[in-house]
Amino acid sequence: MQGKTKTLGEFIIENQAEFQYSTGELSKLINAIRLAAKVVNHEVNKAGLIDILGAAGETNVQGESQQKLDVLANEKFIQTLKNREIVCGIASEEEEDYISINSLDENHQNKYVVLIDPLDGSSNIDVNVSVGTIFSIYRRLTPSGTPVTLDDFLQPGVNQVAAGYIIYGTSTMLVYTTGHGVNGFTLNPAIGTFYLSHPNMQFPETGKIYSVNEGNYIHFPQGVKDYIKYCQMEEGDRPYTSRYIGSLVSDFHRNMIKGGIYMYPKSSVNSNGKLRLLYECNPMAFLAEQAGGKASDGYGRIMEIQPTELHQRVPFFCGSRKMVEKAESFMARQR
Ligand code: AHM
Ligand code: MG
Repeated sequence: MQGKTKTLGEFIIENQAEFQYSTGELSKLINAIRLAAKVVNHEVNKAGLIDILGAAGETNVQGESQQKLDVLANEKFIQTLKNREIVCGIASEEEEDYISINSLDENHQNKYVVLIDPLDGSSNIDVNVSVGTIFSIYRRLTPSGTPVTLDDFLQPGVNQVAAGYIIYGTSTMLVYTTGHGVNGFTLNPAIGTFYLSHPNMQFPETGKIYSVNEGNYIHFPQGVKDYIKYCQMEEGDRPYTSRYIGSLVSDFHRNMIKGGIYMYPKSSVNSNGKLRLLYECNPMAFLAEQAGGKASDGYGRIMEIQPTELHQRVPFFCGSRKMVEKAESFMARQR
């Protein structure tokens, strides 16, 4: 991957002009995320070596038990973004409320807010399965120089200026979009540099993989049950293959490369599913659409939902366009 291969740093500089309001601020912000990603990657990779595994004894705001690496990843991302004074606010899946950043420089005009899921799929950490970080960036709505408000975070996904994820997998990758396609960068751990390895990533129009926690089948709406049966039927290119890692970033990444659909529907026990609109679904939806795929709540476009709460959950169907449309057609029949 050396030689003429572009580094992420070079790519950011070369593409700065693409941003509508380019002042270099968004580039700096993505650079900060790149740095935090390397720090968290280092921690994730040494997880098996030192005794930092296991629940930290705390629960996050959703009442789920938190593991030490979640806490660590949360701290590292927030610290990096705070220290560099390049955002005016941060909201994290691991924090109950948003954080307003008051710069020491009174004239600061920082206009971006960042929403992160610092370590998604963290129940996979102690079994050495890939996890990821998800991020989403918006321009604030309130005037620069004033403290951010909740409204700055409760924006529909269509307002995102950038979104991406870091996958801590067999290799570590940073995949992101600023609304001009999706590009993937692979970390060379020996020298700590991300290289452009997957330019212009595209979801195949259709695929043969469906990813859903089928253990919840009994609780799913009839439309989802029918779609799952459709996936399993012997006809044409079906039955499809079932692949579910239980780590959204990893399931999404595989489906984007191979073609597939990821589903976390609502159920009779979780009326809005499990995934969070702001930290998980909107950024993945932005990436999916930028890669020619689609993201839906089963009935309509994820990115057009007007959020009402920071930690709001939403049913999620995401992946190859034709597969998501097919799932939507089954949902519509049972409405
Ligand atoms: P988390 O934010 O607590 O890690 O939960 C999100 C994860 C996703 O990565 C994954 O797709 C899903 O939860 C798996 O949930 P389940 O175990 O219910 O299938
Ligand atoms: Mg999560």
